[in-house]
Amino acid sequence: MENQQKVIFSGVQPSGILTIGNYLGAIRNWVGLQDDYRSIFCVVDMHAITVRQTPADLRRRTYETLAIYIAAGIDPARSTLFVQSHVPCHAELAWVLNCSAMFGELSRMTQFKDKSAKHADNINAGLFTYPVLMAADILLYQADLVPVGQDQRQHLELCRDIANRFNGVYGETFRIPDGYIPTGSAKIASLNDPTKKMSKSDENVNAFISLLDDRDTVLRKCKRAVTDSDSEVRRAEGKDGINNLMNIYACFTGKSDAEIEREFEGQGYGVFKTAVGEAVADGLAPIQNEFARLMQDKAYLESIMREGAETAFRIARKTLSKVYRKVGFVGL
Ligand code: ATP
Ligand code: LTN
Repeated sequence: MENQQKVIFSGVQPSGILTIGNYLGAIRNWVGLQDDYRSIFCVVDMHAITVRQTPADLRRRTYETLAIYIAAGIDPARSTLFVQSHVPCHAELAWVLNCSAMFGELSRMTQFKDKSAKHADNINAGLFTYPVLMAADILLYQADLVPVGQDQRQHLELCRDIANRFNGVYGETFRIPDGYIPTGSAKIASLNDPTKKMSKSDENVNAFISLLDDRDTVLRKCKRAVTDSDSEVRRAEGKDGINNLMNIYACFTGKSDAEIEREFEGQGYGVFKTAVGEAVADGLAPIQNEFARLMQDKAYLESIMREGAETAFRIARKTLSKVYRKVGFVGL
């Protein structure tokens, strides 16, 4: 049974409170896929330390990220939820794959270039090999599909290249995964600079809407979102700010561009921004209520982590043993 059902794998770093970018680009799609796939979702704490984290914050955010997964609709009874550092196979496979990943290809990763520029005082080797650990995450579970936002497309491509290379040298070992990148919500932009992606670790809190922002904060952030000097609510080239708000509004209301343009015809940006804020706040309210309830129950969250780690370990161990055998390690 387990072998026949197609597998999806994905993860989010506990590097901050998740934003509506993470939600619309990734988690919301996981919820829709969990009925049709064997679903495995990870809180990737080992990826998070490629950028300096305060230990107490990282620990708290690991619980919070797991609680957000569940509050957003991931059902622990149907999906496996676990924390990356609880399953040692990830680090172990990453080492082996490091020996099949090339310096040149890792140097071309745009996330590495962006994060190196942002954290020029801490360009560590983990930041450089980040995509190799990500490839290990995916390949350990023989995932068929990886639902992520647009910014992860390049990393997924690299994962496929590494897997193909390994299979070519050592014989068929890994399934080659496909990406599942949504349209419309794959790249939610920063509210402050709509040419950049919204990111939970942005130092300007007005650039993102966190899933835990209260209604007033959401309304205020939407109101001050950067837009152009035109006043017509219409999707068009060069209107990045409005296009982004239209994407967000469409995601939360299910309305099409034509419906949105008609709804706000002749009304200006102010009215539209308020409507966007209200739609977002309404959409987040149930997630926030459930989140608050879950965070009261650490023991429950820990039981999910523990159970998830056991299930994940069982699957991961199988792939890792196969890899060790293929590369020529002595098995005892
Ligand atoms: P950080 O700011 O710490 O780098 P992040 O907000 O970019 O984090 P990740 O943990 O790197 O988030 O990403 C988790 C998932 O959310 C990935 O699938 C990623 O593609 C998706 N994602 C992140 N930001 C956006 C966005 N602005 N729009 C759509 N999807 C996004
Ligand atoms: N690199 C991803 C997070 C991530 C991931 C994964 C996503 C780590 N491992 C495996 C999908 C599959 C990011 O969003 N920054």
